[in-house]
Amino acid sequence: KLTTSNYLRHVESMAKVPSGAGSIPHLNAVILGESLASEENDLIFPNVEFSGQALVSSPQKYLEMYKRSIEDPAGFWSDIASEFYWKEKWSKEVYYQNLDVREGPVKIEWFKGGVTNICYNCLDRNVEAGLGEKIALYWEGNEPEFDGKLTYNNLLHKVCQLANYLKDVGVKKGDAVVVYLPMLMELPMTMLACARIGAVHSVVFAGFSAESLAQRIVDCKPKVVITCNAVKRGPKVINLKEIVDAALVDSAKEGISVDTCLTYENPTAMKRENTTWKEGRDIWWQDVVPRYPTNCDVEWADAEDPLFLLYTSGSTGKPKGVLHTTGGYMVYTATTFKYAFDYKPSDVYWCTADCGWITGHSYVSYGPLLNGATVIIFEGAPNYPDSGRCWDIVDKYKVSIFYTAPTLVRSLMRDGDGYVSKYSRKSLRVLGSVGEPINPSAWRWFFNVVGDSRCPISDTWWQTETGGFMISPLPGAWPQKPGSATFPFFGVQPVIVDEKGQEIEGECSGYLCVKSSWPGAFRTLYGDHERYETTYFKPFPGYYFSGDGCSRDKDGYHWLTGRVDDVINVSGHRIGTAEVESALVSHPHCAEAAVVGVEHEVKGQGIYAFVTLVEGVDYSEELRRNLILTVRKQIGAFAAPDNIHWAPGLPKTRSGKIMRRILRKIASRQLDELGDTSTLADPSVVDQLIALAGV
Ligand code: 6R9
Repeated sequence: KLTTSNYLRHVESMAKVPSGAGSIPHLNAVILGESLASEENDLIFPNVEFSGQALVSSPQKYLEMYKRSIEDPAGFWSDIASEFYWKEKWSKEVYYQNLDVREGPVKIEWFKGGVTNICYNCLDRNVEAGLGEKIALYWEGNEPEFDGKLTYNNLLHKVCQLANYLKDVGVKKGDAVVVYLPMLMELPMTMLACARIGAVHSVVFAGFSAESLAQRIVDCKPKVVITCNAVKRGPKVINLKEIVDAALVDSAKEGISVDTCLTYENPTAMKRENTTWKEGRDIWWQDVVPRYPTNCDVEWADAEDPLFLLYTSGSTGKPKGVLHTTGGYMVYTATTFKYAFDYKPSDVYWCTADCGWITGHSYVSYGPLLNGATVIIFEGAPNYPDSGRCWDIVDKYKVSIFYTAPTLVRSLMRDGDGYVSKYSRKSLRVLGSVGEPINPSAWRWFFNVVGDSRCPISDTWWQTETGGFMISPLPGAWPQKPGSATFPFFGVQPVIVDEKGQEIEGECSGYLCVKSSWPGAFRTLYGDHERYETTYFKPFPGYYFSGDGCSRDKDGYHWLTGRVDDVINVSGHRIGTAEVESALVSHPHCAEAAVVGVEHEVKGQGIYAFVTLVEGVDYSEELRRNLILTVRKQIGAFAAPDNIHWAPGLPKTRSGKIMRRILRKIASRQLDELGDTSTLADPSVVDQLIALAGV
């Protein structure tokens, strides 16, 4: 075991304060180094061997790089960007930004005028560099006996065939393509094929319902929808094609008809014959794509050309189409992947996220492939056939970097250490966590049991909007504190502000904002730049507002405390309370609904719904089930409420605003902390709700 003094000897160089570092307020405490030496901080020191080989081997090294990235962002990022292939170098300044709504429209540009292609940089560039025979993707099926693999050469050829097909059916630069696929190798392949021809992919997580899918199709009006007939997750077969069929009927009603639905036959889940089909519109992937040539010229893109749209939840009912562009996103995802996971060419990398979420975009597909990494795509469920599946996969492929979500860590922790210790896991080097704050006990279990107290944990804080990691440990650089995302990534200036938007320094807590832009930042909300400004840049003028609360301790470590808006984080999935409420009230028996998040042992947060029924309807078990079913149908199974609390009335102010603060207390049974209820229009509803708690 490393002691503090050992560690300090190891990072001797750290004692020297870099000149000028004092101008970075949130790092002051750490630079002084004094509290690092204290053990009651619960510091976990990096393993000396690990640090010795790490890309960033000490706080000192981090500080040097960080300082340059803040003082000279143009120089810092253009040096990194130059490692990629640009057909033409950016013509103007490296970046342009206005984040201050008071000074005009918010605008962010990086490498403008530069001409590149992210698919070319993921595939052709790596093949040319001699990685053609390296495995790009390993696929592990839901059933352990099904697997597959593709080298960089194979992947490039398959991407080209699909790109040629898409061009042939009329997809052009700037057209949207909606992708509703499970975790097959065809999913990253599809994203890359779109990027190759300049089409804008909009991947919809294949757990969303037909109605959610239709809403996204109507918003972005795709030329083509790409899906597969079915998928098995655990023991269950999910008929995806039926969901797509229903979504296409719905979107046609809204005037958006899609001419082509390319359907991959997933033979391990469902046979062709059993698939619902619309002649003329639907076409089997396997029947057409392999007939196309295996080479396809790339469509060169301006750095600021759109790359993809990804819908995410906000505090109103309508999902937001987060738009990312090409150049900055490419440079940022590649760089964050490399440093936050201390990536080495010999690594085998597995991220358990689905490509339907941002984590799958940036850290299953683009970030790792830009680095020429070997990536695992897992189709199944992490506890099928049993809770040892993850470690079975780790041993089978010799996974060295394992990146997952706290909710999975907690659920595996509950199943017991036996499932973990049964497997060797000796290939593991770095662990990662994302999606929600990781509680210290889960952190410790992950560190001690899964990583045998050897592997640093990168607890990466970031968002769909940020494109890549914002606050994260760099393995081997810093001592870690279980549950803290530690320090900002290069180029990122997190600030904590109070209600008035004043920056607070030193030890504090408040709203987490970011000062100045970074290459991976989203550029707009699709079709609604005004909402972009209102949601993210107006609350605290001059800053990007994350929607998260955060505190900073005396050593400058950051601790994320969760959302401060009406967004719930269930198993790392963002769900707007308004979306669930609008689904509930669409049920004819539901008059009103108010949804809050409550602490949940495994999922982080659970969904707790207060429901007022229409006059004359009585509550029943059947109705409860139907209400939950309505939400599953409208949003997806992952948004199903955990609790329905019958509410004869809801606590409202005299102006009719629902007081969620009180509902949160009732939901978490903190009944002696209800606070002042005298401003309610009818304080007696609170007593009624308490009386019905647990009904
Ligand atoms: C990447 C992703 C973003 C929200 C974000 C925050 C929460 C994500 C976190 C974390 C604490 C972490 N979040 N990572 N909170 N520590 N390491 O999850 O994107 O789906 O857009 O969610 O997730 O609340 O605001 P997204």
